[in-house]
Amino acid sequence: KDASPVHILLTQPLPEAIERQLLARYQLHRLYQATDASALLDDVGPFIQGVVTGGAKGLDNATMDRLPALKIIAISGIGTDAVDLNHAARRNIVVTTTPGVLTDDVADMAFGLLIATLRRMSEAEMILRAGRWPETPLPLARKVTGIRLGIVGMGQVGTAIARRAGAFQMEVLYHSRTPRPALPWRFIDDLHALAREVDVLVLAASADDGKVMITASVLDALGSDGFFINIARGKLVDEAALLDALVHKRIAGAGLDVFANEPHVPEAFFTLPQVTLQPHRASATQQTRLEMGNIVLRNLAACFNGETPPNKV
Ligand code: 8YV
Repeated sequence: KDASPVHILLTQPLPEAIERQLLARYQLHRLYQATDASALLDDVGPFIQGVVTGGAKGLDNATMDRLPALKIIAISGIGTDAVDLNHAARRNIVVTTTPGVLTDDVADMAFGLLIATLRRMSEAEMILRAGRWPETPLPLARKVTGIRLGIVGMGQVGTAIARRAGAFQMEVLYHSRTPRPALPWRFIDDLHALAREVDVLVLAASADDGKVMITASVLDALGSDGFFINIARGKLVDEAALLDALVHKRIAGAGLDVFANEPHVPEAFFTLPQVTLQPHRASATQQTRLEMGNIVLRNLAACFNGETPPNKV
């Protein structure tokens, strides 16, 4: 380390191997461990030149404004929706992401949630774990192979989900901002029409424009035999409407990795057996988090060498 180290602010922990490399090169400050975050920012805010954060966590403008020397916000993730990109651009702060490496994990999680939800796996496991198998007649599940799958958002993750669907002989339909005619799947211009036609609706869209896509009427179009899966962002969904649709059985079930106000999940979800819940874990494998961390390291290194980081958005 040189005499005047580069100060980096971490908003969440990273894999140990990545933290070791960060520690070797930079002076780290951990916002997530501070008992008084504001006092930490008073203390070190003026020196911070880099922030490492997650896609969901991002960096709010109030915090950004307390970091006058900030050069880079390195997101360990692909979503930029929790960073005000215009606000960053006005101050010439570079924002980077970790594209490509988490696609497969997120698509795998979408399928995990889909299969677990349709096959009622959490409900059945809870009965088994509670020792109630002998006396509990379990209702039959929904067959997965051959369903009609609707994908909302046909970026890298949407495409990876659609590819997996082929192995389950599903018919894939999709809705996205722009049709992608080179892809073999059927584009549906209207989200309500897509929801009406499919058995399962998977949300894989980015939340950059901040618009709620999954409204009460989209859920009603999905209908009482339809399932909803979300591995994108909770803020794309009217969560109260989703809960209402689940409670009143206007949709059949849901598999959710993301929520509107993470890490807080409305307790009403916990009592619904037809729901599979994950605490935002889709990219959380050892292999992928290491790859994400290495990309973060490369982006930081480029920035502090005076180069353009490879994954600047
Ligand atoms: C991560 C994500 O869980 O890529 C994203 O945008 O939300 C997830 O991959 C998050 O970035 C935590 O670091």
